[in-house]
Order: sequence, then structure tokens, then C-alpha cells
Amino acid sequence: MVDADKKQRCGFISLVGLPNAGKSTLLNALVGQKVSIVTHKAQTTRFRLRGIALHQNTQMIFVDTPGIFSAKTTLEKALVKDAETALGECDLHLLVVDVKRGITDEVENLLGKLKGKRCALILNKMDLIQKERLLYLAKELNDMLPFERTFMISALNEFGVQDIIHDIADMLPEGPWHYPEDQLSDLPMRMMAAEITREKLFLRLHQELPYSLMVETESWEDFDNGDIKINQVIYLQRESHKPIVLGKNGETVKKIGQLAREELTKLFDRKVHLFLHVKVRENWQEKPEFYNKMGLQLH
Ligand SMILES: Nc1nc2c(ncn2[C@@H]2O[C@H](COP(=O)(O)OP(=O)(O)OP(=O)(O)O)[C@@H](O)[C@H]2O)c(=O)[nH]1
Ligand SMILES: [Mg+2]
Repeated sequence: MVDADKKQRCGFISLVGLPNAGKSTLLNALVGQKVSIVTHKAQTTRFRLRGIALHQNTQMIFVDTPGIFSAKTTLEKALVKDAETALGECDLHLLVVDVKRGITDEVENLLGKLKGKRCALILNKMDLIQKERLLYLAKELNDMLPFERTFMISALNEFGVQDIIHDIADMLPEGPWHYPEDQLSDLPMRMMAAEITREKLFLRLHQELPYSLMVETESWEDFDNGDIKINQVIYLQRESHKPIVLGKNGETVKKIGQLAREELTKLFDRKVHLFLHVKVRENWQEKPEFYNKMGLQLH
């Protein structure tokens, strides 16, 4: 409940960590609705996106980011650069660590980048390890960087998530809210729709293929009866990927379209007619215009 006599607070809180740590799962749990796609594969998130939660008079703007790691390809470098932007922009940083994987060189590298900033530690996936190991990790990581708070959670089971909201609200500065009270995300619907299709592609396709494609919502039509017609293009890097994405008699892309349509229908609470078109753009990952479409920068 909003207390009219209490001053408003508002702040930006980054969710940073290695790929696959559970940042997007946590964002969705914090917001209470799916705003960021999640898969079991690393490097699912491709750009910063905001999810908004309210606690009493505080508006908390969580910024989900791509995982930070030692990037090699052009796309990977753009993802990491985008994530690192959040380190300069936010009032507070939540370092999300997958406790099953523990403290790796890349975690240590990230701790270096967080030095001197306001940080809290999120030990995620606590459902996967013993309590003694959890306590050991909490101590080790706090010895390396003194965190203002440490939370032990399971984002997947939404365990410990409300404690984060409750505890960090007071850490944010006083100031007017940035977004209307009912807004949950800054992602335009066309991009959300493209993300849902990309999630289904990630879940359905294997090896390097999901990483070498992108999805764009090309057109969106609202009909008088409430239905939505969406045309999307799936861009592939190579001609040889096309038969795999299409599948025998087009079955693979049909299944992906069906799964995306079902989820979009639920999400928008309207009937969705989704049409997927597969196009090859050799080496799109080297072309700036594709990064612009994704809200990223090439260099
Ligand atoms: N067991 C367990 N799995 C989890 C938990 N949180 C997330 N996961 C799983 O971890 C995987 C990665 O989750 P994401 O939320 O996509 O991770 P991410 O950090 O956003 O990954 P990138 O976007 O690739 O950087 C998914 O399969 C999740 O279901 C948890 O608390 N426990
Ligand atoms: Mg993610």
C-alpha cells in the first residue's frame, strides 16, 4: 500500500552475473510476471531490459542484463558490453551467483568490476546444494568483496525473493517514480513478441544454431475484433541452417510458431495469429543494422 505521507523512493538495480546464473528467472520472480525469457542455455538474454516492482512507497526498477564472461565472437562482445553499461547506470547491483557452479575465474573477474560500487550478493539455486557449502560460499565471496547484504535464494521456486524486495527498498534514494504505477516492463510489445519466439527457438534448436539467429517483429496489426496479427522474421547466419530450422515438411518452424502463439495469446489475453518467415542474412552478426534492431551496439 502506498502511504501518501511517506516520501517516494525510486532506484535502478542491476542484476548482473555469469550467463545462466538465473538473472532473468529472478527478474520475473521479482516483478511477479514473465518479462524476460529464460532457457537452460547460456547467453539467452541479449539486451538490458527493465522489470518494475513496487514495495510500499518505493519503485524498484530492476535491470536484467546479458551474462558477463570472456566473450569471443562479435555478438558475444556486444552482449557483454551491454551488460557492463548497467554497472555504470544503476544505484545498486545484485550479483547473481549460481551456487552449483561456485566461484570461477569469471566470477572473480566480475567481483573486480564491482569494486567500489553498492552491491548485494544473491546466492541463487540454493535448492541444488547443501547448506554448509552455501555458507562457505557466502563467507568466501564476502571476504573477496564486502557486500551490503547477502541473500540465499531459489529464483526458480521463488524462495527468498520477497526478502530481497523487502530489504533493498530502503537502500534506494528518495525521488519520484520513473514509471506509472501499473507498468511492469520497458519492453515494447513487438520486442516482447520477438523474444517469446526466440525463446522457443532456443529451447527447440541445438548446438550453435540458437546463437546464430535473431528474430524481428516485422508487422503488427490490431483487428477490430481484438485479434492480433503478427509477422516475424527469423534471420539465420547461413543457408545450411535453413533446413534445420524448417524441419521435415516445415514441421520444426511450425511447432515453434505454435508454442510462441500459445504463449503470446496468454500474455496479451487476445487471439494471436503468428506468421514466421525464415530468411538467411549471411554474417548478420557483423552488420550494425541488426544490432540496432536488437537495441545493441556493434562496437
Ligand atoms: N535449480 C534451479 N535452477 C534455476 C534457478 N534459477 C534459475 N534456474 C535455471 O537456470 C537456467 C538459466 O536461467 P536464466 O534465468 O535464463 O539465467 P540467466 O542468468 O538469465 O542467463 P543468461 O540470460 O544466459 O545470462 C534455467 O534453466 C533456469 O530454470 C534456481 O533457483 N534453481
Ligand atoms: Mg537472462
